[in-house]
Amino acid sequence: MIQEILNIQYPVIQGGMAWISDASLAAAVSNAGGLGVIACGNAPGSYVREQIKKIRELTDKPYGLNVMLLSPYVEEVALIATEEKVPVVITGAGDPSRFIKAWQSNGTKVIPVVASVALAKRMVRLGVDAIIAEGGEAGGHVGELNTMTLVPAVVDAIDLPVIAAGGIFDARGVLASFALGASGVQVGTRFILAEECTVHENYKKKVIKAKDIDSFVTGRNTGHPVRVLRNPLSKELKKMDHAGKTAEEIEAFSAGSLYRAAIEGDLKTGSFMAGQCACMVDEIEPAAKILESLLALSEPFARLKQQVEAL
Ligand code: TUI
Repeated sequence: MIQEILNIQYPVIQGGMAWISDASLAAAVSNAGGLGVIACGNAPGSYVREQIKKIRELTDKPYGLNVMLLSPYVEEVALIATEEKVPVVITGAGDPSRFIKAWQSNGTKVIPVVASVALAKRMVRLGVDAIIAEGGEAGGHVGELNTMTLVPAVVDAIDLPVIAAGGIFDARGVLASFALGASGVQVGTRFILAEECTVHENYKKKVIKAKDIDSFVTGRNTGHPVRVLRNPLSKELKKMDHAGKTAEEIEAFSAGSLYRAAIEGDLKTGSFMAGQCACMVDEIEPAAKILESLLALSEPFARLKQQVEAL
């Protein structure tokens, strides 16, 4: 069971969100019985050390560190994760093979996020502790497959607990994830609206206001697909992608844009990464309440039972 592996009460992991999920949000989720996760994103080691120090003051429960493998600081961040013996490392946006042994030698549990069956199988051979299968409904960097296909495909291919991610925001999604064979869920976007989430108010407002078609993927052609909310920056990025601009040109244009959105609240040139479910979440609540509502399984379960019995 994933709760036993991670030493947590509920099978809910808060998704690592760069410049959004800091020690404040992560501690609130861990204190409520889930696994709170500090995102490293593109931040330097000094930021990561500071956040680890903070979370240790805020909780004595296990927490995770999300290591983003495309970060220019990935080597120093990976080393800090080892030195600080963080309870759980979750990796994203690449292949973490070269770091796994060092982390595990210090007792850290390692859970890579994968977007394909091939990477999931490679990770299993390297001895990771569980796998997060993240579908394209998720915010930020995404793969090709969606959750409905990716999760059962990974569940069938490997013999480790699989955590479903991408598009999960309430108890219906949690129940659906279990139906697909997952042992737990990772939830990102909904936790942006947690009271304890310190992201700029404009970011929360963007998520609250988002309609169904306001979340789309830019950069599919250039090989850096990222799901974001509609604004002047994302519209321009979509245009550049269609116009066949190079990865370098797009990278130069969008450098620092997630920081501008999350920390400065820059509505025009910020990158507001969020999942498709931004259109389904609109309430600011304590993280503990969010966890409670994710786990309120009896209502969707009763509805499902009724539907099955009517067959
Ligand atoms: O990592 C994420 N989502 C992210 S990271 C991020 S920060 C960022 N900032 C600027 C540009 C790009 C990103 C924002 N959102 N999710 C986990 C995830 N990992 N989703 C998909 C993958 C993935 C994709 C391909 C993991 C491995 C992979 O394999 C590559 C390989 O080497 O096989």
